[in-house]
Amino acid sequence: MRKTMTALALSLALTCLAAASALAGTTVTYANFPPAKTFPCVQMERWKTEVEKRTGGALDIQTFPGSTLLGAKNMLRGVQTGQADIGCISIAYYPGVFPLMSAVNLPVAFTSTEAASLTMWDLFQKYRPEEFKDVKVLTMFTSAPSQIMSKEPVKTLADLRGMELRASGTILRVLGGLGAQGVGMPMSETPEALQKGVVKGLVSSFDVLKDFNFADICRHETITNLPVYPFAVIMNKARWESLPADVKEVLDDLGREQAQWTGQYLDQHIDDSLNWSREKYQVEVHKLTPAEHAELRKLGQPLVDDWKEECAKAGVDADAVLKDLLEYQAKYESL
Ligand code: 3IO
Repeated sequence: MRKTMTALALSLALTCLAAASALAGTTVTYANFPPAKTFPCVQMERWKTEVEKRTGGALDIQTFPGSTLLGAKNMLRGVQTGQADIGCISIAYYPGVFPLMSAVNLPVAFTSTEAASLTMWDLFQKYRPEEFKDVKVLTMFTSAPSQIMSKEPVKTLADLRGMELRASGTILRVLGGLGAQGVGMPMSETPEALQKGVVKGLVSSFDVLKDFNFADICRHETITNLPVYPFAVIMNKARWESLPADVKEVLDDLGREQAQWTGQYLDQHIDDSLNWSREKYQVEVHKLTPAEHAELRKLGQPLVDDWKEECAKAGVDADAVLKDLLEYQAKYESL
């Protein structure tokens, strides 16, 4: 009798375990390079929550912020080979790899992250560029317009001469034109470079003042409205193909909404971050003259020409892409 009871209890326990694991669904991993507090990871957690809810738990997302699974530079390859199922890439870290979508990194003076992120999403949907053929794109978004954050004040463009500033992508070119010393590296390597004095500041969006505590080391902020950095969230192609149709539909439906959510979050967070930095560290915000802004725009032109050349080599119709980009930008910035 006792034996039968034990066997019964055991089989019941096993049944429960099997049911629980069936309910838990499929687990997919999602790698990200910057720390958990930063906006690419905040959007990752929001995406995880929405996906788990909307698939009724059929998909279980295991997130890895802070380069714990893949770093900034091996993210693309790591997703292609399946070291992670999903990964977040900053397009500016892969020069020459994404000619079409690099359009979003051009100096077109986006005024909001929401507009830039939706523009990026629409551009991707229209062109479905070859450069992403090996992966599934889940969503896209951008950073906010880029500003200078520095240890020493940059009150005029002349103050930039010889100054080592961390950046990536097209902004490096603009810095060169200004006589500054652009140093290319991913955001995840920037805290150490600032600490060691390898760079004297950086060019990125103001969210990092708070999320990396850069306001402490960079007490001077200069409004430049330089380009945004484009990001893509990509999934391993085979892993994507293995998902059930209803799960794929949930993920596809979330792509544009997620781009917009992230844009709105960051637009709001930029203000929070700057206010926090003013209160906590009394950071100073410097404004340039209209003539200096005109100078910045002029320095952007050769880089558009470079981008067009890169596109021509890759068989991308740059003029058509730029025309659409400006059209989407005008549409979303007027909303
Ligand atoms: C960025 C990248 C990682 C974490 C927070 C961030 N805020 C703005 C950016 C954009 C940027 O500078 C970059 O290198 O992608």
